[in-house]
Amino acid sequence: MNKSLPTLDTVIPRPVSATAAGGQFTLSPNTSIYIEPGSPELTGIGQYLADKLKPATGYKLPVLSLAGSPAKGSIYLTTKDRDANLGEEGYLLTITPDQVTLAAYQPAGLFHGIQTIRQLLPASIEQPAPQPGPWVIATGTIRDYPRFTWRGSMLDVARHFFSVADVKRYIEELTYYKMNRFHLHLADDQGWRLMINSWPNLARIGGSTAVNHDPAGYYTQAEYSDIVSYAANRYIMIVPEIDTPGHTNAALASYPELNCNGIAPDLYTGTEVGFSSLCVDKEVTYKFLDDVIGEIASLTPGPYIHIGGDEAAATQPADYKKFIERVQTIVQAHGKQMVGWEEISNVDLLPPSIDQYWTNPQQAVKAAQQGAKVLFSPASKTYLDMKYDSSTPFGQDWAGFIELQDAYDWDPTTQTAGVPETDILGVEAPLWSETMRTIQDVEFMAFPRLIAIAEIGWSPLAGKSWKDFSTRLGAHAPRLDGMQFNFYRSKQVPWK
Ligand code: TNX
Repeated sequence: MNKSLPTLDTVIPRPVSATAAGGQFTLSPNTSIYIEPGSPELTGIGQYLADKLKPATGYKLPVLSLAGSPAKGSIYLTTKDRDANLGEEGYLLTITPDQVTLAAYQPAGLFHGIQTIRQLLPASIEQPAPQPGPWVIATGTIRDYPRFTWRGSMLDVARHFFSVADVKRYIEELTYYKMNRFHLHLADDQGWRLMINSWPNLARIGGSTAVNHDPAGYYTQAEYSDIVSYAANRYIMIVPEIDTPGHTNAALASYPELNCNGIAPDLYTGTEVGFSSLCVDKEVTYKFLDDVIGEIASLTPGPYIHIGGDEAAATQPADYKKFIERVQTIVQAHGKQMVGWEEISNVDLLPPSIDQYWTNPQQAVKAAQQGAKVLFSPASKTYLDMKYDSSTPFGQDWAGFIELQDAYDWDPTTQTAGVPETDILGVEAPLWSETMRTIQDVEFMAFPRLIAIAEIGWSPLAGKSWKDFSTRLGAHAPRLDGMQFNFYRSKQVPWK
């Protein structure tokens, strides 16, 4: 057996089950990728796989509709047998010396299975230019599906602005670890990042600043739609957030009428929180929200609109309740489900609203007791803007340092006594960008902690082991290098 060949148990996130058969499959210049005929969606998935394998192999890897049986040495992608037990995102990967067969109930499962195939090839497969090979895969069977339905990350594009290309790069990085949600924090005190046609000054004025007067900007609606479809092609759903009623200085600075006193405040480039509030008693506030949520809802195919709701220190509790309860009906009137940070559990939530737990377990419990589902983003474990240790050049430390093992060694079922697993929607790792100015800074903070969060979201709890994870991750380093991720080489990992 080839020593550098990854074994079936090296995959990240760790699969539900993997059984080695002891042989080898070899990708050759004649390998084709077959798909079952008549599905443009499968053609797209096959092409995605071909595009990932082409640079390092230099092979043609044509994507062909299957007629008859697949030729020896080929890869076959199919949803034909439709094994519903695999669920929406699961897959069955069977590797024999003659063929790689990837089967799923739904196309999303094939897409996730492709990531597994990539990880089973030698690490040099991720290099951007031709490599010697040989392109061998160990034979055996992997049957795999996720533990939680929501596995994601949030990027704060409001404190610092990130280009469409940067955002796409981050989305592509999420796919390698089978994540399926990307939450875009589109508006905060320091910036408004999406053009709203009925309120254009939000982007024109509110989008003109960022923290520390750093470069700013906003996405046009066409650019936002481009991000949405780029993500959708990778089976990742966009969850757009407009933070309200606090974190709204950029909006308040753009339209005087949104302020209780009718006077627009100055634009803001600092990093304090909790000083701004929409005017809860003005009717124009709800007209504004109806227009903004309406436009975003029509641009967003996914069922969720995130309305923030955090740190509303400048809004009286009674006003907060009145406000969120009304916003909730606006979101639902546009056919969407409301997602909010944990503080929304202080109001009467309508199912199927979602509460995103970040710091106070009591709020998560309160939300679950109201019938809301809870998304787990505990700051002390999942906040990618927390420093790894005191020497980390970016980030904050208000929730403590988070070394890789801290990000890995926790579980949503034990983190908050009182939220049963059936009420836990999943896990999401937010990255707040006050101190991150470039996508390379973002990557350094996200990786490898995001990989740990991805495994918590995907892999079964039974069999979880830090030692095993850190060993797999160590062997994984050449892939991260090949993909040119800027990642933190934690001393806790035996890097190869
Ligand atoms: C708290 S987490 C915030 C953000 C900050 C972050 C910095 C949350 C819902 N609100 O406004 O950016 O801390 O770590």
